[in-house]
Amino acid sequence: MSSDPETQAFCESAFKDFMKANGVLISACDALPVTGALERHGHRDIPFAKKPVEERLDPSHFLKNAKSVICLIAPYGKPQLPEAKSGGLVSAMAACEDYHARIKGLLLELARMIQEKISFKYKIFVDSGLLMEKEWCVKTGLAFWGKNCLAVSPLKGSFFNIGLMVVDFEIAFKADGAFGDEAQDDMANQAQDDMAGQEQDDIANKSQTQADLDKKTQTQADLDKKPQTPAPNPAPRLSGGCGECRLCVDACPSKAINSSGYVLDHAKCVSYLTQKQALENSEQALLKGWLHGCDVCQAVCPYNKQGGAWTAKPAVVSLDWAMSLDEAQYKEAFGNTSAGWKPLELLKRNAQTAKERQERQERRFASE
Ligand code: B12
Ligand code: SF4
Ligand code: SF4
Repeated sequence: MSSDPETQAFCESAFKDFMKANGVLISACDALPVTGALERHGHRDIPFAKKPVEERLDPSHFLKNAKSVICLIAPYGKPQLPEAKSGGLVSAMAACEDYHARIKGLLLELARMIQEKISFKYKIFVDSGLLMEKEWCVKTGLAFWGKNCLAVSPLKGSFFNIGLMVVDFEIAFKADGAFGDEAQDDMANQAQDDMAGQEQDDIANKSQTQADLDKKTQTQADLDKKPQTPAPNPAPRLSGGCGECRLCVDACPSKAINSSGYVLDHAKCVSYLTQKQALENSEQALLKGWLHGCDVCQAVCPYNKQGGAWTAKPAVVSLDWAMSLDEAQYKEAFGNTSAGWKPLELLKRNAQTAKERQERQERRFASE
């Protein structure tokens, strides 16, 4: 099946309507395997991934005659958890409505809309561990690779989830604000120039680093009190690419991002550790109050502070409450979140760890 101008025009109009109606961004590119990624990989041992990297870069492994990949990015859904004044932190994504079903639903709706005009086969991926979603998000031009190892939209920042739809017809589409390879390079160079000498500004922007969180018992009130210093005059700088910025690298509480950025040691990443079954004492010490996931490398990013960005913040939940939950209460509170499919015992372990840390901090503050 191949594209024709009528299909292209129909899809362009359908995508635009869909983006407007649903507050998401959509882009599309050819389904040829992503190149160069294998050489860039720091490692192959990937948690939660179901296929070897080579296959995860080639959609034809998952859909016969794959021709195009449509990428949809959507901000996190509505927060679900009861907020406390103090306690442990649940990352914004995990505290919100489960994105798997939400984004799959959006892509199904989009597929149905296109099927009114043309007949085609498709396969949808949302955090399935099959296709490498960030690679495709970047290939469609919706985002660039951040040093924090996340896909970062120059317009919307990084607080979003990714869904992919592989289809067997040809369609190329770039949303407003999406950019192609050449433009990405230009913008990265531009951003590099723009960001040179930005270090002083960067220091001002470090409003939500783990160091800040460490100074006090973690509460959302504390986070709110922190001046949410907007990136000074951010608009001209935020044209795409990280440039010389390294806020996420320096802020990462466990030094999971390597010193030049772009490479993540997932075994050290707090997000991974909060979901790992057995933890060594040294690993437990890295949790630093996080109960599920970690937002530090996104919270400091200037792209997430610019006007128009999709904003998000972690939820503060009571540690005593988290430790007291039984299975039914856990299901009631977390069942509709992205964290809900993890065992309750992990939440309790992380809450216990946070509680001990909080008590140690209180003793220290009391003796100072
Ligand atoms: C496994 C996984 C994890 C693991 C491991 C992450 C990892 N980086 O490997 C853990 C549990 C740690 C994790 C954590 C998080 N995750 Co996760 N995770 C995934 C999953 C299922 C697979 C990711 C994967 O394949 N990793 C493989 C490794 C090799 O890739 P990588 O390290 O990210 O990138 C390397 C290469 O791609 C290469 N590279 C590629 N292109 C380029 C370009 C340049 C210029 C350079 C230099 C390098 C380079 O360099 C990198 C370093 O080796 C995806 C869903 C999916 N199916 O894709 C979600 C996904 C990546 N996660 C997501 C999110 C939101 C998160 C968290 C923010 C959640 C949280 N709040 O705690 C954190 C962020 C941690 C971080 N800083 O990356 C989103 C990302 C959205 C976005 N904006 O990018 C995804 C896409 C899920 C979704 N559908 O929304 N995650
Ligand atoms: S530990 Fe937190 S800040 Fe560091 S890479 Fe993982 S998610 Fe980002
Ligand atoms: S904080 Fe800076 S270095 Fe990290 S992803 Fe954002 S722009 Fe890039």
